[in-house]
Amino acid sequence: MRIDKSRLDDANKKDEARHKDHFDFLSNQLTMKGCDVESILKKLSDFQVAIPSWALGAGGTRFGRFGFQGEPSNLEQKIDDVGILHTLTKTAGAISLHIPWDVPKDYSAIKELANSHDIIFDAVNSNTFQDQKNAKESYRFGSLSNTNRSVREQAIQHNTEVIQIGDKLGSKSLTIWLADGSNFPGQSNFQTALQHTEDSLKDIYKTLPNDWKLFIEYKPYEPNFYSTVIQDWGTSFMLANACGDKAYTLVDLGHHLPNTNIEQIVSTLMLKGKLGGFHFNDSKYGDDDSTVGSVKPYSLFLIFNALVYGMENNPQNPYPAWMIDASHNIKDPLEDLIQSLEAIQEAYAKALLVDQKLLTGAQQNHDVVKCQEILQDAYRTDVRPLLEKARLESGGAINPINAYRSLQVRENLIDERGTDSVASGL
Ligand code: AOS
Ligand code: ZN
Ligand code: ZN
Repeated sequence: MRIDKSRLDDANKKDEARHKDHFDFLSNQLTMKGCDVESILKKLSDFQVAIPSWALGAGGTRFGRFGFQGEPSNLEQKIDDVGILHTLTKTAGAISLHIPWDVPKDYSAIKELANSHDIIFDAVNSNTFQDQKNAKESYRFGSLSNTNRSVREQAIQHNTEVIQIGDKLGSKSLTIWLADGSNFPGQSNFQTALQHTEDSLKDIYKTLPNDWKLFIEYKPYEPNFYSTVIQDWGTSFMLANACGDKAYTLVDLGHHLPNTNIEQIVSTLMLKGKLGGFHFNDSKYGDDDSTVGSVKPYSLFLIFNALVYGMENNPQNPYPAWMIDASHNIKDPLEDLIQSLEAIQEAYAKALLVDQKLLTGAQQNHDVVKCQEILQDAYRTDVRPLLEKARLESGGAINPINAYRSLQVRENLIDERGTDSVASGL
């Protein structure tokens, strides 16, 4: 299904007067403070976040999975879902595929479909954390770190194939997340596992096309509960350096032990030109993969403040690849993703309001109170009218959730796909 532009315009009409009122008020306030509202709007419209192909169905836990009606059951339908998100929000102009869950059958048809929705293919994700049907070797005891050479070779070969698949779609990066680690003390030799991982990554790196990037994701625990080979940003950074210029660290917000200062990690990586990719989500305890901004919106703002500073001051760091990595056990996955996209844009807009010059001055004067005032003044500003304006000007919805509901998108998807469709790949 596709959203009809004239029906979207009708939905917007209901919100138009209120929006205009709020926007004019905010825009005046910001202009008086010296903000360049036009340039903020342009930055918001340019900010595109990839949707992972595995986030479009209802996720689940090891205790069960409660499906959601009208889920996409093939790659074409997943791309259509991202198309719906992009039409409404104008900020989801990319999809990130997971191989082998989403191997295209007809490449040119898939590219054409994505193109018709104005969607590009962002990073491709390999999978050496599950055994595939008819695979010769098992990843039970690890993949790139395995003590058995033929297991490592199979995992390296898989990553090479993922690059080839991505290349045919126009992707320019490969994300590697490894489940490798150990469940019990003594089970694995840390040094051997790390050395094997480094050597395997270097072999994959050799097959990377020149204009590609390799993103190395880290995570402290889960699925292994004693040790993980790439447990933190330092390990990822070290491995990226060992591979070369095209290798980078990827930060997933949920992959930190409680209270870790993620904004400081972001700053360090950008200073060193090594922040390649970003996975957005939120969490209370661990890798919860909750809706972005649902638990710790102030932390998200502080992280964006570091990102904005880095994007403006660190030309040595490439523009990062943004992706949502969340899972939806209870909500309609599309509504959940709309909420995540909104939270990302909101934190970004607030960070853009921070007066960096004033902040630097206050830091140099050691005016700690002023520093906090500057950050919190930006954080306390209700920037939603800016988001609405940016979306409206790009042809999206003033209020995407309202439009999604009033246009009865889910009802239409259920009519089209049935009540018991199950998202493929899960
Ligand atoms: C796993 O915890 C990581 O966040 C991965 O980025 C991702 O969720 C996984 O690769 C899904 O395939
Ligand atoms: Zn992730
Ligand atoms: Zn994760």
